[in-house]
Amino acid sequence: MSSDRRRRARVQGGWAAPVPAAAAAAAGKGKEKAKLASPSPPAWLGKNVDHGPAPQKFLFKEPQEVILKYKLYIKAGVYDISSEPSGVARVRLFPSFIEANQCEWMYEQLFSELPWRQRSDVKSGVSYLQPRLTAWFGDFPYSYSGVRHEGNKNWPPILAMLKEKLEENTGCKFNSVLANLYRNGHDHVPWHSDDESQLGNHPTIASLSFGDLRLFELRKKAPLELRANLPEDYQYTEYVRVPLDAGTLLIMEGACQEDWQHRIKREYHDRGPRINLTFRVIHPETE
Ligand SMILES: O=C(O)CCC(=O)C(=O)O
Repeated sequence: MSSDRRRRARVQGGWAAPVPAAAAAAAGKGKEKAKLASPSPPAWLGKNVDHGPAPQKFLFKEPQEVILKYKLYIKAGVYDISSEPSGVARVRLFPSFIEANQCEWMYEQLFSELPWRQRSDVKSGVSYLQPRLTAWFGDFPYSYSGVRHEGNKNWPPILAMLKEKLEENTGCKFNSVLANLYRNGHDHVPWHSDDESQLGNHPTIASLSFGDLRLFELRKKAPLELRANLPEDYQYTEYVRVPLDAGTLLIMEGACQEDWQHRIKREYHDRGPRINLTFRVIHPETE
């Protein structure tokens, strides 16, 4: 059995439920791309969970958002998504930045070698378990929404290699990475801007994806004076969607954090696991 076949066999008997597409591909049937399944759970899984509130019964609520209009970006390109009020907000998109035949082993190494942990956000004094796992590497500690990641300079070789490849190809330098593991379609990151003072003005954030495809969305904030009088769903004027699949690099720069918010939407149908790496420049904390 080739090492690739052996890996597939282990994957199918492991943590994730067997994925029909992967099973068909392993059996040599069908030409469709095999859906990525998780390898066996690493030892840290289940231990590194913040103490959050008792699990609550999930109540399905019909999404209430009013989507006014959205643009869909799929092709490689440089997209200026707005030019005011804080300057140009730019998104650069590079599908297949990582070659397709490299994505699977990179995903597996990231999955098994990063110290994934489920942390808690604090909003209005209430603690919520984040609907995803995270890991942090960087010269300095990084804090947001009540979460604090301590500085961690022990970059695993896979992350150091990806950072170097990014820097060579983009001309940007990064000193940290926030890694997100979305275990299934329910894992998500809600609307937010990466606008903490530690990121400075107009931060450049390079986001690299592995694993299953997820929809990345951006929405433009309405002018402040209008937002004050509008219900939450009407406080945004434009929407952008970018499907992010394995190997895709997306860079946000300019006024993306000042004038826009972004999210990975919760899905209501099945999705395989996905890992996203957001490379950033973090400045030391000031008192
Ligand atoms: O997973 C993604 O593509 C986005 C992650 C993100 O928004 C963040 O880490 O701030």
